[in-house]
Amino acid sequence: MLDLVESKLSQHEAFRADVLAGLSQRQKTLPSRWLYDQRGSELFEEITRLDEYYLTRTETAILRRHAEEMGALCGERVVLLEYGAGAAIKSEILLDALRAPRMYAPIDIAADFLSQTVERFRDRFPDLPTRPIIADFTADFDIPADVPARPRAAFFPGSTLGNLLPLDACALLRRMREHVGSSGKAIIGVDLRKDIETLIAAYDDKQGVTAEFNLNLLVRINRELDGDFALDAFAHEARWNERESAIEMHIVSLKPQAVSVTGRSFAFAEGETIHTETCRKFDVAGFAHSAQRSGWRVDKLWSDPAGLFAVFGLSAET
Ligand code: AVI
Repeated sequence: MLDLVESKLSQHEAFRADVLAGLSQRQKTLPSRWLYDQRGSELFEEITRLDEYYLTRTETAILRRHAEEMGALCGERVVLLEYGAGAAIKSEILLDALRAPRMYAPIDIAADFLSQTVERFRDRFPDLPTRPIIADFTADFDIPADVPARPRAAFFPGSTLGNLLPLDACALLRRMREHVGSSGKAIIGVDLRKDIETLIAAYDDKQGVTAEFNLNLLVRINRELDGDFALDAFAHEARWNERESAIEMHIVSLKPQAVSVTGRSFAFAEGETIHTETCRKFDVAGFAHSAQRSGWRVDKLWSDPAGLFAVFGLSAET
């Protein structure tokens, strides 16, 4: 309990520091992880069900269609390490296809979310030991000693890899390679480059759910950091950045204005933006190159008929 209170306090301090630093930059920028408070996580769930947001349903269909082959790649008695506590359906599809899995170990920094995941999986797979690991997977951490050392497989669906800077994405792939060891495997889902209209629509849907998700960050700042953002004076924008091969989410100031956060004032020009998230889109060769540089060999590539999304099956390169 004390741990939970401490972690909430340090989260609050980290949020405050990120917001004050981020709003002081020339290009105002906030780390995307702060989009996911309770309301943000609910809105993201809604996004995954939108017609325009093809990512979740496409990846889920790929997992369903090729689960057997993924199970074969991972082998028998594998320990499944999931980075980010479980998009339930996807982990369930993979666990159902694994051959006598030995343990499921979801890794997440959000302790309360992790304990919900653990309860759900203990109900759904009563014979499978579920071992939660509280850690920020974007930084170095060790897998606890009671998790069997091999065989292990890393699972990272959802194209969350695309939300990291390229160097951080490679560092995470390398960390996964260290965690699974020389006989290890990985199943990684990433979104692919495609026509810009489809991409923009996926991040700027007609119902405005993504807009609400993005602007919820201002609501959070107002609530938690004594901010006074006027919500009708800002708007959501999704833009394509060709050089970065990424959709960027921004919050645009609709007029010149000053905003106060924890007693500090920040000036906005009309049209000035806060960059809130980068969603990188991969091509097969580019992803394979990053994987190879991070100690992996690409063994399998599963995709959908329209080539929208890719799930890679990797083996540790020794
Ligand atoms: C969590 N992540 C993989 C989502 C994405 O598509 O990059 C986040 C998201 N942001 C707006 N819509 C979805």
